[in-house]
Amino acid sequence: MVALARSQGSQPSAEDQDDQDLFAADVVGGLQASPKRVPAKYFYDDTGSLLFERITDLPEYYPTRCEMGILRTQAAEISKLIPQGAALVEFGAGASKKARILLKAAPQIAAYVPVDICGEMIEREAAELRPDFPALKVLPVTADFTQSFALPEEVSTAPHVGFFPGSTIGNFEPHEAAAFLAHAGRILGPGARLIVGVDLIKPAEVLNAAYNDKAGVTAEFNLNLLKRINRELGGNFNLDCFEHHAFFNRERSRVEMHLASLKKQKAKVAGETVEFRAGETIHTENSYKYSTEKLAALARGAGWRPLKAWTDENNYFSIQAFELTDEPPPVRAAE
Ligand code: AVJ
Repeated sequence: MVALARSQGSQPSAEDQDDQDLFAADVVGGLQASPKRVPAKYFYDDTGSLLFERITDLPEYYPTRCEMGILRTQAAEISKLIPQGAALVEFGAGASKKARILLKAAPQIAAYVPVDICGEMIEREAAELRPDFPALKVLPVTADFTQSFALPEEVSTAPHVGFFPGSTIGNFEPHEAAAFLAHAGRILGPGARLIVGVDLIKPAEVLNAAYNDKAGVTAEFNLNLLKRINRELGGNFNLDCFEHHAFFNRERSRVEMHLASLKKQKAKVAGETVEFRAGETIHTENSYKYSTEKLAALARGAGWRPLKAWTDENNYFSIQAFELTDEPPPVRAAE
């Protein structure tokens, strides 16, 4: 978003400046920590978002195809769990490709509420959705979906159905995922339903191939983080001196992505010097993989009762539906 504002030649706004300060603080803090790390959310500048789009088309990267396949084949079944007049609230909507499948299959949905930090993108998507679904109210909300936000007034009395596809939940630590599910419950309210897309545990070869594609797009996606740091934070990382590493850590049930330093070296970022040992890595992403049972257990702890789960023929990916039973647990100080 910041990059877009710049490329349009406009002055950075106060908000952009805050975003940029936070980016600098997160990167410097993460690179001074041991082991070194940078939050995965910073992958998604304009180039990173385009690279991720390309990843979803790669032959090795099964999650997007599997999830779309499940949504298409199970659309009628999923639709049965969506009440008449419902508002579908998508957390981190981005491009609404997956929501479109549900909206087509469930004409009883009265309103679609895409929630995303990038207001420009969801407004653009909304403008494309409206003519295709003339009876649907499309009510975008610009917000960080991990923070609290208000649903539009117009859907306050409608049944609420949350939608969180893409295994984005896998980017959270398990305790954060539990906290997010409780948070979603507080936003959606009593009686709500929730549809979550989650990547499943599977043979390591399949996972390792998905994050080490032959065409090298995932490597480019990972290294683009350093490019972004160089451009936006005045960094001087030499991209030829870092290498993409991705592997399934079965003990922790996650695919880890790292950038490994090919030699002992120093780099400057936001005025600070960071030193690397040969082989030292920057941990850039965790992508947790769940069993259906493990996710259901997390959800139960957050007040959600499992209703149904669907998978593809290989059991690679799952779509899971829940219903809010109890009041969600109160916010704890640690959250
Ligand atoms: C968008 C977080 C689901 O973890 O598979 C793809 C991001 N990283 N290839 C994932 C990603 C490397 C993706 N998520």
